[in-house]
Amino acid sequence: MRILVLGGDGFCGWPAALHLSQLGHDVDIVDNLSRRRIDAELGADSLTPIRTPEERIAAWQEVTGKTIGFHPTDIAQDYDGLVALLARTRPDVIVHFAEQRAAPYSMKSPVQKRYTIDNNVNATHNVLAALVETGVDAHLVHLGTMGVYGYGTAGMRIPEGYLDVKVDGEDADGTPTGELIDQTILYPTNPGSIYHMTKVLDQHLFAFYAKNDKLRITDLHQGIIWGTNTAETQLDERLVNRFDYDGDYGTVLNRFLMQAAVGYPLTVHGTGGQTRAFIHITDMVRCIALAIENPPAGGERVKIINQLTETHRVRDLAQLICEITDAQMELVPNPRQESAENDLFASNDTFLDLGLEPTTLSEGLLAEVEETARRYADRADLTKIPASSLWTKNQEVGAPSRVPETA
Ligand code: NAD
Ligand code: USQ
Repeated sequence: MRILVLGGDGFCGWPAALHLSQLGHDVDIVDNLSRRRIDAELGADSLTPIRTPEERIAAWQEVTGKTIGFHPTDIAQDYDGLVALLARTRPDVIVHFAEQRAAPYSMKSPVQKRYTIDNNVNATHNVLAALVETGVDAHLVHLGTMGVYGYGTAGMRIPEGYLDVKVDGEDADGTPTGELIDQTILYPTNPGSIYHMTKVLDQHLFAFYAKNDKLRITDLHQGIIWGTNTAETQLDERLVNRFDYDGDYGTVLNRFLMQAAVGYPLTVHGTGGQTRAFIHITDMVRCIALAIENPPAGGERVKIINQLTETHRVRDLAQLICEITDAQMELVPNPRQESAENDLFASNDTFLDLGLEPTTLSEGLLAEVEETARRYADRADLTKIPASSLWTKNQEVGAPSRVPETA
């Protein structure tokens, strides 16, 4: 199949593009390199030494003989360029990773709030409008987030996108009819950041275009990715994936692994009672391939799949890492507004039924510390670790009391 990977230079997009190319698909990457520019803006960098898109793609060709195209289009701002690209390449599948994905960055200041809304909502809407304008019948696979459901305790197993409800029937003047009416609605959303809000807005755009234009759309509600490399990115040093550890882009488990490797106290926010969904990066690329192999038929509602393999409480993760390394952890002020403690039970039946065999934390954690975090520890800038984006003005930076000066 001909596949466009939007955001294919990023943490998820790069290994996904390589995996799809390895499977024999004809892959093109579209990426405006905004993520690399944000690193420069923040003075941060990937722990792993990532190469330019051109060097990466040349290395892939040298190692495997397979070619990947690269288009530096900004899909949020250059709508005409996107239309021309779709008309020229006429993809069978578009995998859409191209959004600003850090919750802390999206809460930094009005500049980043507005950028995140503008970039993410326009990127998604431009893809949908361009598909309709060009008449390209591609299956759109979008990377959404488990965070659309919110992180309160639901008191039930969160379904895959839709909730079946019964409502009391009423006639036109509001008099109960005594009937119970069955309805299926999108699971009520409760985003915890401006970034998560953009994924909620995406959901509604998808529902409209699936209904109005019969577009075929799969929305993957993905949990937090951990790990760095996949079978494909390990084929050559020049294919290495990015590894974010800074206070804005580093996600919790990868941050803890890196912190353990450099002897920095693990930064557990608040009580560490937050329960979140996780999935290893090798399972993520497998899920993308499975979603592509199992498209919705035209005219169906958006297919929503929860993409997670495990749920864990943050302090339990920190404890586990302290047990397998000699790391220490510290409860630091939580710079976010979130429930101090929550339970999370979520259905992930679709991918398991399609044959996903999860990589578990117990298998992969130690290898990740040794193969990535310790290997590149000398590239770490410890001043970039504290989480300094605050959800409200009266919160405190998530910095521990005692920190080493260098790695
Ligand atoms: P990333 O920032 O590493 O990659 C996103 C890529 O998209 C970057 O290379 C960036 O340059 C590109 N991009 C952004 N806006 C663009 C635009 N307007 N035009 C063209 N390219 C643009 O993020 P990631 O971790 O790879 O996440 C990819 C997707 O997966 C995101 O949508 C994110 O919300 C979702 N997701 C990520 C995680 C995670 O743990 N990393 C978890 C759940 C969902
Ligand atoms: N946390 C800590 N210490 C840290 C960093 C984070 O305790 O040093 C806590 C946070 O307070 C939060 C939890 O860990 O309670 C998760 O934070 P995170 O930064 O790992 O994840 P999040 O902000 O939710 O965002 C990440 C990705 C985002 C994706 C989301 C999936 O950046 O793109 O959508 O995970 S989910 O969490 O399922 O919504």
